[in-house]
Amino acid sequence: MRATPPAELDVLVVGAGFSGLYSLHRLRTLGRTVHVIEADDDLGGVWYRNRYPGARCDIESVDYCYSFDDRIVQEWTWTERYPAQPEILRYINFVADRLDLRPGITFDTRVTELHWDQDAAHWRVATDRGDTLVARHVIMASGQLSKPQLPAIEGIAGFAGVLAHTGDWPRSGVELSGKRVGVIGTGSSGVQTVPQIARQAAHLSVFQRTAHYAIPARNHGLDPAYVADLKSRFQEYREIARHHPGGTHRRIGTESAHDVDPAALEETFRGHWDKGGPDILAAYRDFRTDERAAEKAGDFVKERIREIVHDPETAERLCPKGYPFGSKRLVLEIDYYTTFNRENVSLVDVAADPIVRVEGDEVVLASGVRHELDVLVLATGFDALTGPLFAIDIRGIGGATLPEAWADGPRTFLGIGTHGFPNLYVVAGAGSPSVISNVLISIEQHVEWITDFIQYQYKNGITTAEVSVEAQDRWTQEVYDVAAPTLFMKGNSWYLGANVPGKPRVFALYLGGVGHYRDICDQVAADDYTGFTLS
Ligand code: FAD
Ligand code: N01
Repeated sequence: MRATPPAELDVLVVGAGFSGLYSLHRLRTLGRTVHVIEADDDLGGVWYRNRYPGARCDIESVDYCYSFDDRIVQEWTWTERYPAQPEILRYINFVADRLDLRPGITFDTRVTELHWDQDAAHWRVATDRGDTLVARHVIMASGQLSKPQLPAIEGIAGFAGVLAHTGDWPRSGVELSGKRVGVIGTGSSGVQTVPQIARQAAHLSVFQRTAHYAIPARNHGLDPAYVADLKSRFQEYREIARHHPGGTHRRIGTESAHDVDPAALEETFRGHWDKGGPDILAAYRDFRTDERAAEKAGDFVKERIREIVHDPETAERLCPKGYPFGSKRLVLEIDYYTTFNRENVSLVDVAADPIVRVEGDEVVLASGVRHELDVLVLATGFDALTGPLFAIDIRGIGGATLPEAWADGPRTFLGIGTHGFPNLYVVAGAGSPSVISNVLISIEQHVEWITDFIQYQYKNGITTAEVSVEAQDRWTQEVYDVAAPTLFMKGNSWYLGANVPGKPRVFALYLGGVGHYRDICDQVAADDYTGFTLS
């Protein structure tokens, strides 16, 4: 039975992933009336939808988890270094059951309208199930990567076989064994799923437009003694991550890659390659800003690809080109490159010979070559950060819409609020460290800050909190200024909105570091929320 949302709330939370669940718990604890509306028929967000074979985390399990409740920390035991999607989904359900969160959630219901009523000082909310309600505050826990992006390929929606996007994988699964399968996209999702699909399919065609840098995950089971030790000092361990630039425990190099002799460089890169994980990104201090420095790591990875992949032409096509190492998200791979040594796998270079259309059960290339398939997997990413927000008709003061306010890219104060949209807060979205950090650290920080702010308003008789234009202009400029000298600007990636036609090309994530960002937010709160107009 679908729970009807209450007609009137202190706080509406949109989305029941990690962000929404913690928001619900915290606001309940603070005594506020709060309810979550979730479009899916169950909780988990990313980890409910991304059930494609091979889906797993690229932040270590002991870091990619909640820390706010020590009972949960002690009762849950991770089994792998980089947990797979089913284990993460089990964890989210464990937390929801432990805290009895389900009764506070309406599932199978999409929020379609959020209209600010200036006289009543609340949001009027409508859903696709015909619900209407009012809420003084709205927390957008609607995700960064919750809106899958379909490629602009003629006829794709009419594919005659089974069509599945990794970001909305059919709950009942997809039959792959003995099938002719195609995968479009070789980012994190494609690289994770290709080896798994190759083991089942009769034949797999991987349609690659851009080769991404991938390094081994070296995933392994966790030693119980290691886990027990971490649990015994978990808050101390977590506190380090809370103040770390990336929200992890990654060692950040202080040397320039130019000052190190080639043998020592090789030894460092080899160490990272053998250990696995993304820490190579921070091996030298200039990897984020100096293309020639970063290229040294890029060259090392290409040499490994050429060693692993037997066919020299395929190896060359798998070697990334045309953008600096680290400027797109570094992918962690398990058996990705070795998969191209299999007889039943072919790499199709769709940069050289683009996909022009899908006709019946065939993917047709510009050269006229046709690939007949039973299953077509789209690992083509997401309309990130703004996509889930713009999918809702959000109207602030005077009926202005969010897409109008953000026509040239997101404009926020701290990523949390936007001028003209009072009492509306975004968790781990544009303008904050978000997906450039260990997102769980960023979610906890945001949820705690936002819910404290809401509580402050109730305690002080404040009904509306609106970001000032000055605070927003300053912060937006700061976000762009910090990003400007970095190699991220050269990645042509989804971080820049480059994967969605017509999207403004801006780098809208705050790169100043999770710890520094936390200090800024804390100072704003200590100064009675300066930057917000409170009335
Ligand atoms: P989500 O999990 O996206 O949840 C948002 C929820 O809001 C969804 O359930 C959605 O259905 C709901 N929703 C959206 N719009 C509406 C609406 N209008 N009405 C009702 N409900 C709505 N981050 C890391 O730090 N490390 C990782 O290793 C990592 N791995 C990832 C792997 C994949 C495959 C993907 C896609 C992302 C990964 N991320 C990772 C980023 C991930 O987005 C965050 O880590 C985190 O899971 C986000 O949680 P969330 O609750 O903020 O958003
Ligand atoms: O999406 P992507 P993703 N024809 O946008 C290709 C997180 N995540 O789902 O680069 C041919 O990175 C596109 O090609 P190009 C993580 O933050 C994490 O893989 O545009 N190809 C690209 O290769 C990640 O960064 C994990 O030339 C087309 C691919 O599709 C984010 O989610 C796992 C095309 C899209 O890559 C997104 O990753 C999964 C076309 N018309 C996801 N259109 C972890 O490991 C698009 N492409 C934790």
